[in-house]
Amino acid sequence: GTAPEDSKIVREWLSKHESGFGHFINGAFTKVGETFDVQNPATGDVIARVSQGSASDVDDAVKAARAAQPKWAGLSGHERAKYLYALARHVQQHSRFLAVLESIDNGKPIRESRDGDIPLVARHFYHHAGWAELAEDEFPGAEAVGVCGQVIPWNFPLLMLAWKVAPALAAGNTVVLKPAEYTPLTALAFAQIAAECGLPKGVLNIVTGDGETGAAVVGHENIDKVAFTGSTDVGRIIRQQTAGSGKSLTLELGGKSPFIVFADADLDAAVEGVVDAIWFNQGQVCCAGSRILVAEAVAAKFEKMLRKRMETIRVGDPLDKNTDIGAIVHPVQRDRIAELVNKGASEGLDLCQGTAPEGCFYPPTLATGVSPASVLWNEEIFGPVVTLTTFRTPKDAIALANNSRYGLAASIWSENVNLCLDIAAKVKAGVVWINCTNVFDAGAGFGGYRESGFGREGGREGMAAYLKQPKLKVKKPEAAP
Ligand code: TXE
Repeated sequence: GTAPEDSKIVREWLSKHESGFGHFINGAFTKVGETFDVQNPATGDVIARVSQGSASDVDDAVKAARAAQPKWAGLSGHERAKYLYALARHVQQHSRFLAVLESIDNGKPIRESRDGDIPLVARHFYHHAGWAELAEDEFPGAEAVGVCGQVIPWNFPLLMLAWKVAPALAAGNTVVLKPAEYTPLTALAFAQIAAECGLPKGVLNIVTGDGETGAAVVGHENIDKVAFTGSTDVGRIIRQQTAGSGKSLTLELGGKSPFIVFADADLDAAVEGVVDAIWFNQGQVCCAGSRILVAEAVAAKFEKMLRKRMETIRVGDPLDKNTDIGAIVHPVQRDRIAELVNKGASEGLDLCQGTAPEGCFYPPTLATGVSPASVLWNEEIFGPVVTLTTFRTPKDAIALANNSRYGLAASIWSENVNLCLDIAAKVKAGVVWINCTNVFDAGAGFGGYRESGFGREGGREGMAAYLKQPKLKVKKPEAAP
């Protein structure tokens, strides 16, 4: 299991807040208002009560962010960088606490939260501290956008906060962030960390609540930019809601990313790649490689290897270091996965499933012989479910890969680098991995095409999205003599 002392710190922290958590507005926690329950999905236990943000809470948060913004933007880049470095260091100091809290709240395996999520959170703040230092030189004449409204999902709760908050603050913006209702706890812990670091009041505000609270953030008239990560359906609503408002908008939505295995690929590595692509984070990953496309010549062999590997995947207690697949975030999501898989089964698809404990868990699942007409091909399942389809030629592979309304990511497996680069250029995806998958870095822009959204997060492009660029001065052509 996990080091018991880490779990103890989390239990103590939760019991200290037994009467509920308020919002974090203007540098302090508000009184606890009307609350909703937050559950540990692995056990079904209620672990916290969190305030349901009203329009007036959102308004208070926006006012605080507005008041703080000019001074924050007026600091030198170096001063802002010092705060971002401090946030990164404090996240590292509290990393074990944050990892356990994330696993209890979200259901993800402790190995992933400890070695993946939390180190990447720190990395994101370190990286953007660098941008705070350099923004003035790298984006001459650019200014902060102002007050940013950010709404994030539950699959990487603290990491999504970092992706949104770090560049926003580095660029001199202030923030009102709404975490997902299933997983608000690490955001609240982060608010405490921000206070501990002495982050000026009002620079970061966190209002908890459901979609209604999110809509109040997005719709608030005094917000300059909206950044959203979540479902394509809500992304569509937000796009309509902000249309014509003058607010700038970035959307990071769903995906149905292809995982393309050519005949000359290192098949052992590609099988491990599938494990990472679809069984990481219970498959609740926007860029999950959920459609395997494998060359006909090696398909039978590859499938056999994959089925064998599936038998060794352990589903269960998120706090057990040996667990590969933890709990699904919420029973609603588990039921949604089961419903989609049942639909696939009723279409006559061949399903291979591992085992999972009773409760909010779902076994690793492989559906073979899946055609582009199938529901499992088209719908983002957001669970540990992968489809397998064969192709004959590279041209077929590209056509199948692009046969999707999404375009977030793709993964290509072949020992022929020329082939990989050629395919990479032809696959419509914001991120393309070659002989690897689900590799992230704060310095690389991440985002999609088509119904996967628009805008990039991370690196230079991510910073640019939080800055108002000066208008390019276009020289008037000289009048003809
Ligand atoms: O998402 P929602 P849900 C996909 C995935 C999943 C499905 C449903 O396929 O199965 O979406 O998940 C807030 N205005 N993804 O229903 O509702 C909400 O409170 C403003 C992919 O949980 O989009 C939460 O904070 N905000 C995805 C956030 O939006 C609103 C990650 C995301 O929740 C709102 C999550 C509104 N009208 C789900 N309604 C990814 N791309 O990573 C809800 N919210």
